[in-house]
Amino acid sequence: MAAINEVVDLANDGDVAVITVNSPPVNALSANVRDGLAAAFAAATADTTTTAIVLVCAGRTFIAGADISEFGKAPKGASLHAVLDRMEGAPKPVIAAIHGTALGGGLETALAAHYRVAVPTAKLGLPEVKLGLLPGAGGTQRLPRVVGAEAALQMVTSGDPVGARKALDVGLVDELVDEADLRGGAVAFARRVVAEGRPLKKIRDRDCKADPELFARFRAENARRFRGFDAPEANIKCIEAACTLPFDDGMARERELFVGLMTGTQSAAQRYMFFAERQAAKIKGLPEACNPRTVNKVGVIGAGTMGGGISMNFLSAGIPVTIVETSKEALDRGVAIMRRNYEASAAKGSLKPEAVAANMDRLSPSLDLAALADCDLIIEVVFENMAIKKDVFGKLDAIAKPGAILATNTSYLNVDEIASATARPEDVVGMHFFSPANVMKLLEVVRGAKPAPDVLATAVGIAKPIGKTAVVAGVCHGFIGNRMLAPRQQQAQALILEGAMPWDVDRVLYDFGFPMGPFQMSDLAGLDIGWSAETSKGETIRDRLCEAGKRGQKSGSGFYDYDEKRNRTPSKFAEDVILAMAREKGITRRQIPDQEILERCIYPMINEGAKILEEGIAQRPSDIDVVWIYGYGWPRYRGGPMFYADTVSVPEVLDILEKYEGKHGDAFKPADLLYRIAEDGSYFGDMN
Ligand code: T1G
Repeated sequence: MAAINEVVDLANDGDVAVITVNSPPVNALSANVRDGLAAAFAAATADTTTTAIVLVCAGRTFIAGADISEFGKAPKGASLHAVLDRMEGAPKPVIAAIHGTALGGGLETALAAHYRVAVPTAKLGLPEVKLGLLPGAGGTQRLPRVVGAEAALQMVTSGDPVGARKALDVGLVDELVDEADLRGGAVAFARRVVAEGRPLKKIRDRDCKADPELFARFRAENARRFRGFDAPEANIKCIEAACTLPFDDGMARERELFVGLMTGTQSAAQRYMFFAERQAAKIKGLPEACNPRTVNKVGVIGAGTMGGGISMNFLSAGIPVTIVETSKEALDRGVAIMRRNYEASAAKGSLKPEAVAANMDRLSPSLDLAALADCDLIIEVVFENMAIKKDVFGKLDAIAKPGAILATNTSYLNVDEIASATARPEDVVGMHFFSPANVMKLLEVVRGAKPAPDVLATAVGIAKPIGKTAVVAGVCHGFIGNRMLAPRQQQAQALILEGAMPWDVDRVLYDFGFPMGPFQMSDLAGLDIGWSAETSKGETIRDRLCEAGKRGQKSGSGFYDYDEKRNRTPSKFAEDVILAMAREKGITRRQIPDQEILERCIYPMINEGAKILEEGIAQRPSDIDVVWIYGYGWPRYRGGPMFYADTVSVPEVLDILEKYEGKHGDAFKPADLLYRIAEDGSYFGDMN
């Protein structure tokens, strides 16, 4: 075994050269790895004692892509293209041996080999589009030559991997080998290739034809999914080039489009998010060796929409759940909705049919709080009322076993006050899920004054297994997300009195990249959330709409009118209510430019984000960005509010806030942190 460098070594297994990459955590194609591969292939190619070359990786996975942390920096080391050309041009068979996740540049490396073998649990994919990029090392030219244009379009625009069995079916791998002996299986396969005199299959030499209609059809079918993103279209153009141009011309087209994306702001934002969501799981101030508590059984109090959705996350992850309600009717209704949701997923094909029963079998419905006595984690999801919550936590304190974690799903109440209802505040934490809880990826873990380190570590650590991204938030009204949403909603309300209409505000935020604007969102959620006919005095536009029975989509009308297919049109009634309210308040309405609508909705959020950082409610700016992308539909290609502020520049944000402060008062009063950043010419990004 000869070490080529500290991350690549070369050893001959008899007449087969074995090149091993060992660069934890994911064998990314760093400069070191590329240099090592270049030297190893040069040596193995020149070695006349071997008849084939196997490329394998140590650790948990085959090469999981280019080293993303090198992007945007001055290029170093051997070029990946040169390494892959040497592999493909080798005078003896090169076999890539795949385990774990062969992704991006990793799959492109395997596609430059003449043959590929994999273990059955391996996954293969080109996820570059998720980074606002495209496969820039021949993946868009070689993949369609193996799997066909349509499958390639799907793989490069979704970025989702395929399993090894599927890869075998579509010809992406040539053979599956024993899970326990990848290296042995690959060397044996290499010997068979040599013994049978099989050709050096260069994918570049294959043809790739497609019906030109395919691309137009694919663009039309996915226009909604790709809205706002630059990378999907660039990926489509590359696959088109693969089907219309000679290989090398297609490679040149790929390069040109890759560089265009790499130097754009969208990819910078999406690469930022790649690291931001991993950074969010790192809890500041926790002792190094802080092991999470074991969670083998979960309890959920409340079988309403949120309680049911939260339970499904754990059931789907194989964790048994005991769900408790106060009435049989409410319990049965909640359980039935969970089953229906699972059946709907199975009908859509996003869940195996047998998983419906398997998940529901893990659920134990109960009307008795005592049924939670042996749960490791108990999540309270009852009505948002402090007295009710404290009553529940008082009872839980008497029932729950020592060491059980008591979590509240409150979306704004004071977690420390809730914890004070127990004798074990160190075991209490906020776990704020977002509706629909079985779909939304965000989990705000609310850190009160007293949680034990392992309680925090457990609440954050459980997120990944249940498909969530956790962000730690301190105790304040609305934590991170809802606290920043409030100033936006406030400005949206002000703007429709001053001259805009709800559909103008919604259009501006939709064009900015949100899936929908605040008024369409309110109609969807229901205008009567937290509204009561008894106390309503027609003081707000919402009051008057609700008093008129216009409660949003569910009542067929709110800010918009909805037809039976839920298509919406601006509501004349709402317009009249708004004009009347403005008149009553003596407001002279004016034409409001779209840019002003955008600035008055977005910049107060950034300002609130700065205050949240000043107060230590968020650990770092990128956590705020993760909250907004996973919880509130902020467009991923804009990197989140704090990243966006750096893109616009903080001095610019400050100028605009001051401009509006002059006209509209304290709602725009800039946070001190903005002045500090502007003065020392730094960025929010420097605080991550
Ligand atoms: N580059 C640099 N660091 C990486 C990395 C990469 N490609 N992949 C993972 N890491 C780090 C990550 O930040 C974390 O660090 C640790 O590894 C474990 O990751 C030319 C242009 C492989 C499925 O997009 O999807 O190739 O936080 O926590 O959940 O065409 O990582 O511990 O300090 O995610 O087990 C294409 C990205 C690149 C794959 C493992 N490749 N990685 O998931 O662990 S672009 C990707 C993943 C490219 C070419 C183009 C996942 C994973 P830390 P983790 P995991």
